[in-house]
Amino acid sequence: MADPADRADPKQEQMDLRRVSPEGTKLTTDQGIRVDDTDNSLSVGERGPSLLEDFHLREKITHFDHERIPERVVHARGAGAYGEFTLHESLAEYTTAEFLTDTSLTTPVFVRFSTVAGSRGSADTVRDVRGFATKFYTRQGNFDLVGNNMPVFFIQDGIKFPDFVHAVKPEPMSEIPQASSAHDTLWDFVQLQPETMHMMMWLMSDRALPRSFAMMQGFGVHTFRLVNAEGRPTFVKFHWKPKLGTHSLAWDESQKIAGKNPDFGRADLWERIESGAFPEYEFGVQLVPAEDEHRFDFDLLDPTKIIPEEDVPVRPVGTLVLNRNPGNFFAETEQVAFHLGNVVPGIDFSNDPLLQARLFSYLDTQLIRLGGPNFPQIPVNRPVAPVHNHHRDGYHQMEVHQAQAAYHKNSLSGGCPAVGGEGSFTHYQERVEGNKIRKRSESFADHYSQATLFWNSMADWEKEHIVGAFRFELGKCDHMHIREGVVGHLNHVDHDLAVRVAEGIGVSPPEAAATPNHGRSSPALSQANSAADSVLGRKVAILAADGVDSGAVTAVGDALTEAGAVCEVLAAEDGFVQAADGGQVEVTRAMSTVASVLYDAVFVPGGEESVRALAQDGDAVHFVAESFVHCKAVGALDAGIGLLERAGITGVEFADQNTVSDAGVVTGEGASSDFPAKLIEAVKAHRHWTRDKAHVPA
Ligand code: HDD
Repeated sequence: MADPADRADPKQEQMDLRRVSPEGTKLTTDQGIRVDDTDNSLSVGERGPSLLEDFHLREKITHFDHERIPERVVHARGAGAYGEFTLHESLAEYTTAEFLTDTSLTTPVFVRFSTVAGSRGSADTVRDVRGFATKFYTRQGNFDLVGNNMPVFFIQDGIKFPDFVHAVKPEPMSEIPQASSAHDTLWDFVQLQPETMHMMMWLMSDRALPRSFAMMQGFGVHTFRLVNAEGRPTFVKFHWKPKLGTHSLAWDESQKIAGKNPDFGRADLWERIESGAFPEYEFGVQLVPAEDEHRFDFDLLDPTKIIPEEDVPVRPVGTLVLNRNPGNFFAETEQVAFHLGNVVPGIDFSNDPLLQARLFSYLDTQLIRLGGPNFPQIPVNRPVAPVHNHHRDGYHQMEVHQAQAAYHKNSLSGGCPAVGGEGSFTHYQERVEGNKIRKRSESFADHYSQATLFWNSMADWEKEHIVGAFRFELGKCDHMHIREGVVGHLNHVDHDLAVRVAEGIGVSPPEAAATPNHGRSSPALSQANSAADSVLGRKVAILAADGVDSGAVTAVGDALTEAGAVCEVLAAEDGFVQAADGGQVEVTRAMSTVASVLYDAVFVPGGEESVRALAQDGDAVHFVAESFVHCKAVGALDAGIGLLERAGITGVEFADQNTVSDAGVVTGEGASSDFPAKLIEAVKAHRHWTRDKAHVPA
């Protein structure tokens, strides 16, 4: 057989060998015996007891009884996809890793996105960190980049990880709340561990509510090392930047989606790939020469710190495209096993104490989760690089090793597998010395400066969302001393932030700043500066009833679809609505089966009769009002504008300004206008966060 690594997509070729289809097959037992009846147990007489000798009954039920495996202790809820990584710029000056140096190569990958705290069946849109784990099936072996959508972490040392996870998970007496950090134990942990403050700013920001896995950044978090052919090391941080920009849901919307469609995130990923709107990310590196290790006012080994992009730019070198859904969720997405220790020659670790603990945890956890040491043989985990060693036996061993010698050194198998030679992994030879101590370096001691940097970098609306999130979460804490403790830390981050949070949660606002704000900012941290130039995969609802202007539905729908959006016609009932011109418009979904929170924008076409009916339909009026409240693009043509008025969007006087804040509200007359182009621009913007929504109830 040819070396699988030489084929076009070696991973898929390899997977094909294990893919099975039921087409044209006959039902058998696991022993391959054809089954004549799988609906009736073998019994004595028609109404008598079942017989133990019914091997088919026993096998069927036994297998079923053992179908579940333990869910991941964290990141249990997730969705995965295959894709490919291409390199545009060689990093040969810094590393020997072939997939980062040979621009002619395409490297197959499997990516799993996840939330952290919730169980396997929890909702996708909860406030949480998102995991972004990538397995590169390189020709030199698997490289796993196990990152998150936030560039820092809660704690500095992995020995605290069990404490942190116990604090954030549901409380032990009641197992409440599910998939939520808004409870006493998490915030108690936070107020007693100020190193969490930078990460808590990220968690309370919109970053914790990504609109789509295709619209969030990914970060390797730790500082790693690249090592070049001369053995010269360079510190590196890994970044993923989504082509569609980094965009988030509104908090109220996230909570509603959790009920309306808990699978929102995984369905979005699935549908994007099925429709060809492939999620795409730029791969970038921040490189720091070894001699600059101490040039920063924080420690490169501290995972609660970023290197601001303004100090060390992210150098884009490659592209990741996710283009294939798994065929079986359990076999692929559930059984995929990531491990930070899976590195290839030319990539090495740093002494970050969080990273060091992770190097133990990931391998260890797979042993219980996947039931033994042979999990690397599970199809999704197998490298495309050949595997030869003296590991033997164990549960679920799939290989049939032929050699007499299962040891090194041997003379009976010709000394094979041989050790060393070109392409072998060699650990970076770092010189270290010191006493054995349990003590954190002083260089890890500043827990506030970068939290302040993050706060200073936010747009006004982002700050408002952060204050709202702190108020929501702390407002759910029963213990006043916990609320006060957190406000005390916030007062080191920014006085105004601390006061605004305190005022909402019944805590006396601090009188003066505990630490003066340093005034520095990093524009790259704000989502306000993210790309917003595409409607690819955006979902737009078109509301219709009998009498709708079908010309407008077609003209606007076609323009949006051509630009890459997904348009759905919603009506009170499924089937068709009669158009004003006598024709019919096909309904995509009945309005009662969906909700505004599942769409990015809404369009109300004209047609007097249609709009009159919609204006009397509470679902339709609420749909428009709620879209407005969530700052989405709202479009209406001709008589359709009447529905906006009915929803209270126009003609409303706002307390502060006495004007209607109509950013992203697009109205027009006649299908021949430039309306579709304007609506597309409004949808591209993602959300119109500056909109004053105070007086629209929804
Ligand atoms: Fe972790 C899973 C990301 C710290 C221990 N982690 C897991 C996953 C992601 C991360 C994305 C899901 C992988 C998948 O989809 O299967 N974890 C991170 C990041 C961290 C981090 C970015 C900090 C920078 N993790 C961390 C620490 C420890 C762990 C400090 C333990 C000392 N993580 C685990 C684990 C998990 C895991 C228990 C659960 C399931 C698994 O590994 O395979 O080993």
